Amino acid sequence: LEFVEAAPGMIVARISNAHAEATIALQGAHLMTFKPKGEADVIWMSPAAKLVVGKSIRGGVPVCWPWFGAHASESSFPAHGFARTVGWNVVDARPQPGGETQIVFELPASAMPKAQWPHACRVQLHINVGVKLTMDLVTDNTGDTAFPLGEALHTYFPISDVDNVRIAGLDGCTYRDKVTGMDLKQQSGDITIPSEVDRVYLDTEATCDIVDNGANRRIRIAKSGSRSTVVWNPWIEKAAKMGDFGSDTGYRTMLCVESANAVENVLTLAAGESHTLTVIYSNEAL
Ligand code: TA6
Repeated sequence: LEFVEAAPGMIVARISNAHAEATIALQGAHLMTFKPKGEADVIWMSPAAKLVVGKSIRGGVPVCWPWFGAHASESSFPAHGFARTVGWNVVDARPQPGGETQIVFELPASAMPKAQWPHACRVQLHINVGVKLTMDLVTDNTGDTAFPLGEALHTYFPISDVDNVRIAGLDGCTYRDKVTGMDLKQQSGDITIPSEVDRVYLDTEATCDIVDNGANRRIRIAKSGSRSTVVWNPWIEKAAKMGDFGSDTGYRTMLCVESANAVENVLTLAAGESHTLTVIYSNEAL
């Protein structure tokens, strides 16, 4: 484990062990890369991502917390919460008996703007770097009143091309379609990406597979403590507008499959309660 300054003010933890390599920015506890030894990258990072203090990074695993998307009532609050653009502390880092590396990040209370979040809590992200990547987002309500909790690990995965992939695991699930004004719809069969896709699948803890016939591989996304799965590809116009997807065709090589608690699945965390959202990402044989 070493810490390097990847850009002015942007400190990145670099992990390399017998199983895998990973890099994680302290800003946002934002995992940027994860590659099991001898295998392909499991995470997509935009070649045009800007590493700028206070700005979210395009790619990797943005931690959306304590709300997902727009804030429920205050449009001036930042999209996807404030956790992804502030510095987190490393509170523990140690090798595991099997050779994996565990690193624990904590969001400092001083980084939680009182005006946006007047609640007492502790938030940690535990990252385990092995053949698989495991991340636990742990929220403890340390106050004496309940609060609403929305969240997502907004993960970008690399794909050979949008035309070559399908997502298996959500057949029959209902979803909110953000492209058509949050209509409620039902999934039939696997998900394909023929145009812009921006959906919140509800009430599902299912494992999903990104099956990529162009790359001859399958990325497995297993999770717990997450009732929503978000699937997003911005397509050409929106990617061009955001301006940080690389080339004109950059959007074709990424797909977000996010493990979340969003919309109808926002949680209420009672005083003294703890909630953990866990994801496990791996390459699997096709
Ligand atoms: O998860 C999908 C989404 O909410 C989209 O609607 C899109 O805006 C995306 O996240 C990216 O958001 P960002 O704020 O990172 O540009």
